[in-house]
Amino acid sequence: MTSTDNATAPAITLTIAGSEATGGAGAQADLKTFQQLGTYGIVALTCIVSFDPKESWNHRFVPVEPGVIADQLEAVQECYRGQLDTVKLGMMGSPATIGTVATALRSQDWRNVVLDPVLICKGQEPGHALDTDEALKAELLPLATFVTPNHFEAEQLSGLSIEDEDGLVAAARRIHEISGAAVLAKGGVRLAGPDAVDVFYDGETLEVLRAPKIGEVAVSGAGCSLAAAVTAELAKGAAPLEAARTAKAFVTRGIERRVSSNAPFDALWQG
Ligand code: PXL
Repeated sequence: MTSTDNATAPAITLTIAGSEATGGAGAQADLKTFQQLGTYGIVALTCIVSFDPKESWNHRFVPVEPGVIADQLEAVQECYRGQLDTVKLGMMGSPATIGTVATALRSQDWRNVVLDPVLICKGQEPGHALDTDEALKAELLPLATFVTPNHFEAEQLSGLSIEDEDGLVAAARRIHEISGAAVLAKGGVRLAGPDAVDVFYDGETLEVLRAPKIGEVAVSGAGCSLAAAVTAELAKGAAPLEAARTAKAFVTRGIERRVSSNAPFDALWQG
């Protein structure tokens, strides 16, 4: 039975992501972004991150059991079968989670799979992060239609070291070659210069997106919100480059209106 009027029904967007309890990043940022951009947001939770104020705000990380992740995805995919064709992948946190998510993704066709390849979380074991990196490359990157690596993730995925804008362009090209996906590689505040520079490349069009940096410190939730905004725009029918431009403007505005707290970093505000 369906009771929605399809003319007014919102596009549906699923994020498979972790909770970040203070609300700046992760699933919380994704859902707020989806809502603000007019899509119907759904979340399947992969892990729970709680910053530790007693330990310089390091991340305490608890994975959700693979069986529980599979249950959430089964519920969502059956509930919206025929309507759900756009998904965002955020923090996975472990190879087991990646395997479970990849299996669920392969059980249906997708129009848009936006992979935010979140690799490292302060407080996780470095060895653990390496395994996660390998699993992500092997199992999720081939399913992605759009990838949004930050500076560190772009280095990991491309195998190149990125010193400047040319390096970011080379990495974006390389990641496209490996994945076939549209790539939005984010320089953020990591590259020198007055602008926050991101590089879009989809195999045909190369575009450098620029906005004046707002401070020199990364704002929590910027990466998650950027990828979520790309996801929402693609779900509504935007072309990849158009989605990237809208997302960049959305994040720039959200950083201008950021929320400060007792943590040593501010959080982006999507509203
Ligand atoms: O910003 C990356 C990120 C993604 N997802 C979760 C996080 C973080 C960073 O804190 O906690 C759940």
